[in-house]
Amino acid sequence: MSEEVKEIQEQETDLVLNEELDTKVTHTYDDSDIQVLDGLEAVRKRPGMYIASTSAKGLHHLVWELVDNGIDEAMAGYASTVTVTVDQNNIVTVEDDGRGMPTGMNEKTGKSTIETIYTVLHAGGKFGGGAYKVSGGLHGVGASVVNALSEWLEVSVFHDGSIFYIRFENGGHAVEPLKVIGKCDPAKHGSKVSFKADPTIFTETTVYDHETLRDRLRQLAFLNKGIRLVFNDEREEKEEKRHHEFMYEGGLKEYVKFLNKNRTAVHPEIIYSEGHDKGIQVEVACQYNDGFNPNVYTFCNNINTVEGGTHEEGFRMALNRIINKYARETNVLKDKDDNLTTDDCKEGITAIISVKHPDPQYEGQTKTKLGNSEVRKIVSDIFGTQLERFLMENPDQAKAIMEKAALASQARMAAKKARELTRRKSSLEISSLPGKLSDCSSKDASICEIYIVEGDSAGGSAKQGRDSHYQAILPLRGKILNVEKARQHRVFENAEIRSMITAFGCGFMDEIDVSKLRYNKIVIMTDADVDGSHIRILLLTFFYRYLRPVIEQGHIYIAQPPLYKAQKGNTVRYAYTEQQMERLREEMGDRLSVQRYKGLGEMNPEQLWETTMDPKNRTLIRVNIDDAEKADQYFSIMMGEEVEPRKNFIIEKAKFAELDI
Ligand code: 28F
Repeated sequence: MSEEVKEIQEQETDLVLNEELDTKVTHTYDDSDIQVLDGLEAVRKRPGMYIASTSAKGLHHLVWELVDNGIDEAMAGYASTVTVTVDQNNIVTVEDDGRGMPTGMNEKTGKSTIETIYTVLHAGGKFGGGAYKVSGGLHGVGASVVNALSEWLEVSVFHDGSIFYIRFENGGHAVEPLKVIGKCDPAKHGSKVSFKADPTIFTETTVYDHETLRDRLRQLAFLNKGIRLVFNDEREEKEEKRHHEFMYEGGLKEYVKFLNKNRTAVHPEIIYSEGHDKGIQVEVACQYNDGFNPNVYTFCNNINTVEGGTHEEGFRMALNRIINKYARETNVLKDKDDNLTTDDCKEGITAIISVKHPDPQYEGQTKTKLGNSEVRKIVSDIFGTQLERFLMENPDQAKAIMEKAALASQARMAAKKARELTRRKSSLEISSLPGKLSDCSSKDASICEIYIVEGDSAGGSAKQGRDSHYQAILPLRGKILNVEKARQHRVFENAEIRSMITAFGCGFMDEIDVSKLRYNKIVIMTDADVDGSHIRILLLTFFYRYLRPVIEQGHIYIAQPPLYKAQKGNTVRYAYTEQQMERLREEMGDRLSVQRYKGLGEMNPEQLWETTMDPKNRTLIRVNIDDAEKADQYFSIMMGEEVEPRKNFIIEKAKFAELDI
């Protein structure tokens, strides 16, 4: 959960290098040295224009930029391995066994090509569609940006038995020109870059996250079959964590297997297709599991296109077309039956769609939606042909898939009835607001908050303690339904879920309209114990599956009730973590009376207001899903049938004490 839940303060925006900057690059390219350095200075002055942020996310982008360059060299067929090493001081080294960057001079700049690549924004034919670079859209900002944002950076190239070397310092100045510093085995070849992120720029942290690096390197290995990605984390004490190697000959086939490992597959083999057309490479893999939610991840040039786009549309078109065709041919659908919908065909599917495009166009709010229209048909043709072939050649597996889609269709029709009921109710406006809801008096959604509270007694305290002008309280009785294990119509029959949907007022699923949300903040307030965190996860699962845009747009929060109350004489203070309690003990000395809160119900209304609901004192954690794959894994593990992976997951995550899982 730690990846999904971030402090409110940490709001990050992904920024794509815009056209304007690209134009500027062309000008500076052959201009004088001073202007070249101006470019790097501009990066240092406004780093947010070139990388996502200067928080942890931006820090990691430095690594991805260099890794992308190594992967490009491997994809071009010259390198087999890209290695990332993080040392004790968080100095990162990225190395590949490719041809080695060109060691000659650049005519226009009068400097070596390497110095040019590392000091001129977007220099090098690799960028801007010139040569073979297909990766890097979101963070494809060029090696010079990494240099600009490093305290120092060193490049070594191994080529023809010589080691070429150059070092940059002070905002990207070469200390000396490129030179040969020694000999190496003539058989050795490749590029190696080490850098130290500049702490005056990355003021929040210059410490890399092991899991973030490991997971992305693994993902890159799935997305680029046959390339070996090695991760050495010299900061780790445990031997098994210090070294990771990822290489998947099966590519996306192995990615789907990996994602479905905690799920029960409906058919044994993974449906796989690949091909290319008009210079666009397409790879698709999918497999159905016995769950009800689809998990479809799409990529363009190794970037997760979170908002989908034309490659996903092509996939959906083919899935719908071929499954309906096969269902008709095998009489699963009779003449009188309607076609299966795309949602029917997608129920329980895990699918990865990856395209490599020489000139990708990104659209959407976060520029993570692929827009190139030719991609639609190309993906649809390549995947469609091979899906049809799979069904023909594997009649038993095809039968299992047809049954799954047919069941989904029946359930959809039942769900439609239940939803219409829910919807009719919610359209009756105020009179139909759930009886348990203590609404606020303001109708200005931008200031309104709704607290979803576990249990009637805590609900009572919250109701008395709140500021009823803008705070509404909705108490929940007992556990809410696990939507991960229930089909849609069961979900909409559930009383607690209906109450929430009616209270929120914004609809749900495909008919959601976040602008109709009646509250700007939806705050989950549960006990700080195991049951409380279970209820929280159930609620988040429901929001994730049925109200995802509400999460994406940042309306979901988790309240932080205190764990302890410490009192000495007239002084009362609260601690929200064990560490805070330790500190309080030190500050307040002995003869302290300490109360450990077991539940919200133990607090009187004033205390609950003061500690957890009053904007002046409270801490709210904004729920932020920035990685759908992780969230899916998380929910499927926490909510799924299999006990063993859940146990392991809890152990693995137990160190995040604040999560209290
Ligand atoms: C540490 C990360 O950056 N590897 C790289 C190459 C190889 C070439 C290259 C890179 C050519 C035209 C600029 C070699 N020989 N790993 C890396 N490996 N860049 S970066 O060329 C640079 C461009 O302008 C390379 C022949 N062609 C290309």
